[in-house]
Amino acid sequence: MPKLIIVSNRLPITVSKVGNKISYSSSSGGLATALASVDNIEEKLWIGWPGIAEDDLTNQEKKEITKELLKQNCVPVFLSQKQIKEFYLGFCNGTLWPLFHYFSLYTEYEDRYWQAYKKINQQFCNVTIKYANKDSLIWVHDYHLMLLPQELRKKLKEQKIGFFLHVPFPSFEIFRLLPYRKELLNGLLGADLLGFHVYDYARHFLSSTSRLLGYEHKLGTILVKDHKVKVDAFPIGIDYEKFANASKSKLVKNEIKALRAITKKQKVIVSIDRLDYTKGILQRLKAYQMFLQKNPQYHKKIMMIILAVPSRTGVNAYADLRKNVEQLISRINGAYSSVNWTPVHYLFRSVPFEQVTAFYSVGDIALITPLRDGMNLVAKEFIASKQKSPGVLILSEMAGAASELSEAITVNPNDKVDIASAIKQAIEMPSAEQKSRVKHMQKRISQYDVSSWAYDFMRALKEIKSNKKNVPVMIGPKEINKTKKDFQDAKNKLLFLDYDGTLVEFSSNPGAVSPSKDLVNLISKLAKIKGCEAVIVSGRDKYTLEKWLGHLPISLIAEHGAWIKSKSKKRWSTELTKKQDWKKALQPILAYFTNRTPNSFVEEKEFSLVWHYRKVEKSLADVRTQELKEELNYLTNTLNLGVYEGSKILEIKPTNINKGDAVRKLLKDKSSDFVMGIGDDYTDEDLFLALPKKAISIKVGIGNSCAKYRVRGVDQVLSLLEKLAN
Ligand code: ADQ
Repeated sequence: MPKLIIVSNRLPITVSKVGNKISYSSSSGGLATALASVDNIEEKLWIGWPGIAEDDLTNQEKKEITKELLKQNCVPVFLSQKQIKEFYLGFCNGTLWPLFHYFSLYTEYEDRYWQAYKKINQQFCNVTIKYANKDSLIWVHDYHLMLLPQELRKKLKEQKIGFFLHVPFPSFEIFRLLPYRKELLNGLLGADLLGFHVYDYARHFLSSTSRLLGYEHKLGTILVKDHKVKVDAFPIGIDYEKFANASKSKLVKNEIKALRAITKKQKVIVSIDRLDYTKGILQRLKAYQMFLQKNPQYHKKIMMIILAVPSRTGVNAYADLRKNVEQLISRINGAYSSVNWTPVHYLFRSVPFEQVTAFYSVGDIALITPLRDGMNLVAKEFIASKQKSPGVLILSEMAGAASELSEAITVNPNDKVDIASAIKQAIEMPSAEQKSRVKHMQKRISQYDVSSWAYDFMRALKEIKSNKKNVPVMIGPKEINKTKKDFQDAKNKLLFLDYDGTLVEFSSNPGAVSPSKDLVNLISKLAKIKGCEAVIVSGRDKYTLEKWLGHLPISLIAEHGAWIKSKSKKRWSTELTKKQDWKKALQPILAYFTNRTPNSFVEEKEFSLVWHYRKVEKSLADVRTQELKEELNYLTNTLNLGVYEGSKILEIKPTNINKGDAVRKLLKDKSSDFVMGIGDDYTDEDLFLALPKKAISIKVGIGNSCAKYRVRGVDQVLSLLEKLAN
C-alpha cells in the first residue's frame, strides 16, 4: 500500500518555546481530520513548518523537536526569522495572497521575496525527497508551495504528485500581472493532478497556461512535454458531524447559556473570520450601519458579534485594516448604542472550538461577505451547526461556497444597499422558510464533507497514473542502436511515416509546412536504400502530397487512407465512390459556424470536410468546437460518418476511411522483415494497430497510445531517420 506524504506550509502541530521549555499544541484543523479518514494508505507523513523560527532554537532543540514530531508522523522544515519575513509574510502574503484575491494594489513585487520563495520551495523539496519511497503519493497544499511540484518531479519520476490550491486562482488578466507568472505555472505543472475549489478557478488556470505557455487542454487534461496534468474542481467540505453534534457537549451548552444571557431576545448577527482585507469586514460593517440608519424599528432588537482572529499581523495592510475596523465599530457604537444596548460586540482573538460553535448556535443570521474567498468554511460550519433552531445565511457571491449554498441570500459584498436589505430580509424571513433553506443546504454539505473531498482527490490522483498502462516508453539509445542494426540486417524494409506533427512541426498556417530541402533529401535517401520502401501516410489531400513528394520513388497515402499511390503502380487509386452527397448537407452548417468564429475556415477534401480553428481565440474555440461537435454528432449519426478531433481541427469523414486499412493493403503482398510506423495523433493509432506484431511503432509526443515507443518531438524523429539513412 502506498505511503501518503502531505506537504503544506504549516504542520498540524505547532511548536512553541517559553524559557527553555518546548511545548506542542495540535490544531484539529479540517485538513488533519480529512486526511485521517483516507484509507488504503499504509503510512501518512506530514511535512511543514512547525510555527517557530529556528533562530530561537539550539541545534539540540531542533533535533529533539524533529524526534518528537516524527513520533506523530510529522517532519519539520525549519525556517529562520528572515525567511519567515521574506517568504511567508513577503512573497506568500504580500504578493500571492493579495493578487490571487484581486487586490492588485496591495501586491508587492520584491525580488528578494521571490528569491526567498524559490529557496524555500527547494528546501521543502529536499526534505520531501528524503522521505519519499517509490510508491509514495505526494499531496502538496496551497499557494506557499507552487514551485514544489516541479522541483519534486525533477527528482521523483514515478511518484504521484497532487496539488490543491485553497485560494482562488485569478483570471488571466490578474495573473498576468505577476513577473514570475511562467515560473509559477511551470512549477504547478510538475504535478499529475491539480485541484481547485470550483471549476471557475480551474478554468482560469487553464486559460493562463494556454495563453502564457501555449499548452492546450483536452477536457481538463494538459499535455506537458512528457507527462499529463489533470486539472479539476474538488470543493472542500467540512467535518459535518463535528459541527452538527457540537451543541450536544456540555461545554458547548454552557457557552450557549452564557451567550444567551447577554443576547437575550435580540436577533444576533454573527460575523466570524480571520481579520483579513479579503473578508470584507469593513464593507459589512458599513452595510450594518446603513441598516441601522434605515431601520430604527430594529434598534435594541438586533446585535452583531464580530469575531475576528488576528492574522498576519506582520503585514502592514493587516495592521491598517484592524485600525479601520475598530474605528468604524466605535463610530457605530458611538452613534447608536444606549446604556442597555450595544449594536456591535467585537472580539479580536482566536477562540476555542466550543466558543465558535456556541456563536454559530446563537446566531440568527451569519453575515459572511468576503470580497473574494477560495471557498469559505465558516458559511458551511454555520449551516451544519443549525440543527435545533434555524438561521439565515447571507453570503457573498464572491465566495467559492456560494455555488454550493444556493439557498443562502447571496449578496454583492461591495453593495451596501444590497447587504442592508438582505439583513432586513433575513430578520423577517418566516421560520418555515429558514428551516427549509437550511435543510437543503445541510443535505448537500453533509453528503460532500471534508472526508469525501479528501477521498475524491486521492482517488483521482491514484487513477491518473493507472492510465499510464497505455503510455509508450521513451525510446532510448539502446533501442535506437538495435533498430538501426535490425534495419541494416533486413532485406525488405517498410517505413510508414505520418507527415504533420511527425516529419514537420505543426504550424498555425497549414499551407506553410511544405517539406524543406533537407527533409526531401532525407526521404529520398531512405527510399534509395536497397530493399527499403518509404510510405508517407497523411491526412492531407492527394494534390498536396503529389506536389510536395510525388516525384520521389515512395508510396503515398492521402486523406487518411482514402487515396493510395503505391511506389510500383505510380498512380493514385481509391476504392471509395466519388459520390459524397453528405457533404452538401453539412457544408451550410460548417459555413454558419465559420461565419460566427473569426479566423476559422473550412477545408474540403475529396472524402472529408475539415473545420480548422488554429487561429481562433482559445476560449471562443472551446465553446464553438463543443457546439459544433454536438451538432455534427447528431447529424452524422445515421450517415456512417465520423467526427474526429485532431490538432485544432474537426474532421468529418466516412467511418470506413482510416489509415489502418490503407496500411494493411500495402502490407498484404509484401514479406517485409523490418516494419516501422511513426505518427503523432489519433489517426495514427489505426496505423499502429495495422502493423505486424514485431514492428517498431513510435508515438511522437505524449499521451496514451498503442505504440511501443515514444519520442518527444519532430527533432527526434528526424534524427532517428538520419541514423537509418546513413
Ligand atoms: P481561511 O481564509 O482561513 O481559509 P475559512 O475557509 O473561512 O477561511 O476558514 C476559517 C476557519 O477558521 C474556519 O474553520 C473557522 O471555524 C475558523 N475560525 C474563524 N474565526 C475563528 C475564531 N475567531 N476563532 C477560532 N477559529 C476561527 C483558506 C481559504 C478559504 C478556504 C479554506 C479551506 O482562504 O477560502 O475555504 O482555506 O480551503
